Amino acid sequence: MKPVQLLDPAGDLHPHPDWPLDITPELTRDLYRKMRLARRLDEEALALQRQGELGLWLQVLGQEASQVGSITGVRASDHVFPSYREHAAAMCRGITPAELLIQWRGNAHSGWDPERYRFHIYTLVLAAQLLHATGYAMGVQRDGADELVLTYFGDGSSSEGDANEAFNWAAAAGAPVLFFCQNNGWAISTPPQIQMRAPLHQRAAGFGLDAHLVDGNDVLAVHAVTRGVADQVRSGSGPAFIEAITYRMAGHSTSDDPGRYRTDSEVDGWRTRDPLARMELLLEKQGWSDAAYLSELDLECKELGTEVRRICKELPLPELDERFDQVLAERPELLTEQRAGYRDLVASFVD
Ligand SMILES: Cc1ncc(C[n+]2csc(CCOP(=O)(O)OP(=O)(O)O)c2C)c(N)n1
Repeated sequence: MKPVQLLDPAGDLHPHPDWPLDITPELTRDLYRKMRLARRLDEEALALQRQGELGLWLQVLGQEASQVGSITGVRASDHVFPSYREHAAAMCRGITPAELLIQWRGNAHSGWDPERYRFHIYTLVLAAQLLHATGYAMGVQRDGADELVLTYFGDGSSSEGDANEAFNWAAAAGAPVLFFCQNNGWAISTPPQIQMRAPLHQRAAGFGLDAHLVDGNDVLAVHAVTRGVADQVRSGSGPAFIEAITYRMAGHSTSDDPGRYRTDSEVDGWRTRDPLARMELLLEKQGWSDAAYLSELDLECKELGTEVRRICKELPLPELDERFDQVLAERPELLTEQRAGYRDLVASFVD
């Protein structure tokens, strides 16, 4: 199977008979803007981590098209179960920088209300979210709701038992779930070729999922394929799988040294396929951007950067005390005692 591509790295369009898309200046500018803002957040968060303001950050650099294209291909009411690197998708749902950063500053276990954004909290246990998504989709199915569930994961996560169990359950149940795999080339230091013998979309088809392969650095292709596949899933055709071939140009996390396992020439090769660069070329070639549009967007990105730096330092400190109220509906005696013990301990600090 050849990955679906509508826009090549030179910025030229190639319409695809199976995946029609009305490529307007508005759509192109909107998707490009969302990717630029996500990249700016990513850059600022990296800088903040390096300054000791964030404990850890997992960069999305290079995967913006996969995320922006897919999240904009489903409805705002569709429920999303992300892994831990879906910052661009989260931003598209309206999750704020403060809500995104608070977990990585270590001030909260997660920053947002999943129900409000229809976007579940990040999952650090690889592939667990695929089972959550499948279970939720089975609920949607039983409710007869006009909804679908989108879940994100990586190539490495596909090796987990949870992933394979989720594919099988979803297929057997005909659940309305769309599995979106960002195959970014590396599971920390492990490349797919030593982790699996069959391409991911082929394995998915073996489970009975409607499987697709897309150029994950082409936001237009990802958008068109996700939208088309989502319509099918919503109409009751059963679960589907999209493998997006992309590349994370940064290390796995800010604690990782990718120089120990991958070459500079590999990264340079992918830089020429940067998802933002080809949209810039398209906008230019079609005459859909001008100096005013670009400077306005530059300003918006700059303001986002300033805002991210400001809010990061102002994020509220954790009140461990409150956690006792949030976990259980009724507090058992033991937790009441622990809470009192914790309060006494805090009160004993001299400061
Ligand atoms: C169940 C489980 N096993 C191992 C890990 C450690 N771990 C964290 S990220 C990672 C690699 C994940 O790779 P991939 O799914 O391709 O996602 P990527 O980070 O490349 O986006 C591993 C092994 C974990 N978080 N959870």
